[in-house]
Amino acid sequence: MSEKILVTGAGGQIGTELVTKLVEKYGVDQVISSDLRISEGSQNTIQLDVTNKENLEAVCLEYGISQIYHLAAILSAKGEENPLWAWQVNMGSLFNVFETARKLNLTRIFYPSSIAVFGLEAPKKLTPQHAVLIPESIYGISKAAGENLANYYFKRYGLDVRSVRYPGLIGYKSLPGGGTTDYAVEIYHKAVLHEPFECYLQSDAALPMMYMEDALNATLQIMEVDSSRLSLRTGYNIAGCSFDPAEITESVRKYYPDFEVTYKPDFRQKIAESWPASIDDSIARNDWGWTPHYGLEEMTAEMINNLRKKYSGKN
Ligand code: NAD
Ligand code: AKB
Repeated sequence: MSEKILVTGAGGQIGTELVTKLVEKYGVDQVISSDLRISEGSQNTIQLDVTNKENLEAVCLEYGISQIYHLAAILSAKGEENPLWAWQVNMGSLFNVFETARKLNLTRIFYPSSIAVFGLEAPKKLTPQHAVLIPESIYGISKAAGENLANYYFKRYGLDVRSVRYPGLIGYKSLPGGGTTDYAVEIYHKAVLHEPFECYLQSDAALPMMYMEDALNATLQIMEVDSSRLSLRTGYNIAGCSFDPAEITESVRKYYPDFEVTYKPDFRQKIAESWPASIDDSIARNDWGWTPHYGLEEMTAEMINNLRKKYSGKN
């Protein structure tokens, strides 16, 4: 039987691109996109506040949903502006998804975690999968709790939840929604638009990052792999590349030598300081064959090439 998929938070940075991939794979009638607000007339797109359990359950029944990709969340920077709201959305919606999935016997759930689960006590470089998790941000706390909840639902109820800890994601098709790593998308837009860029992180704030294509591949791959290959039901570390604002600036200046960058660190610098600089993803590589394909230079080439087309109206 073909899967019927519900994507929550589908209008965000990842959902915008993931839905296209899911439609390519499963067919347009098999994928229902949902978000708080939707644009008029979008096909198979519905309005759904996933903190409302009754509505979520009703949608799953109405469309015969078998899998949920639960992307809806409040990210790290927005979360610090209103921690209670971030907790209520991130944890409330996750409980709703897991309870609905358990009750309706859904076959598989995707739950995106984040490198934000780590805190100051974890090793900064090549942070291992099982490093201590004492996150500093409310977002990281919700993701660490969410991973444990995923593991609990798997062990207690046999719910097939799969999760990766995405690094900061960078793509040209969609804009990020309020994270600490958003600067690494904006910097490319500014360069292509010939505008100066003011960076809210310090020049040496190195973070794990990943090109969107790699992140989408990881997502589809972990959701397809046979259950027996997954030794973890928390979130798998996955690594793409790692760089700081000075390094990405250097990479961009190969295309725009006069590109101007200034630094004015704000509250997001503290969040960045509490996160790893790079990630050890050997367990994901061994368990399900995860391999990234984009380093910083390949990603810069793709971003600049595609944003140039976009801003000249060809994309
Ligand atoms: P985003 O902020 O771009 O999109 C989130 C979407 O969720 C938004 O469209 C928003 O309207 C929606 N939303 C918020 N509250 C909702 C609610 N109550 N009901 C329904 N929808 C709601 O986020 P994203 O970057 O696309 O991230 C998707 C997921 O991946 C999140 O769980 C995030 O924590 C995780 N993640 C993202 C990154 C990244 O770099 N983008 C990195 C690590 C983890
Ligand atoms: C954020 O910066 O909040 C996200 C993430 C790494 O989870 N991009």
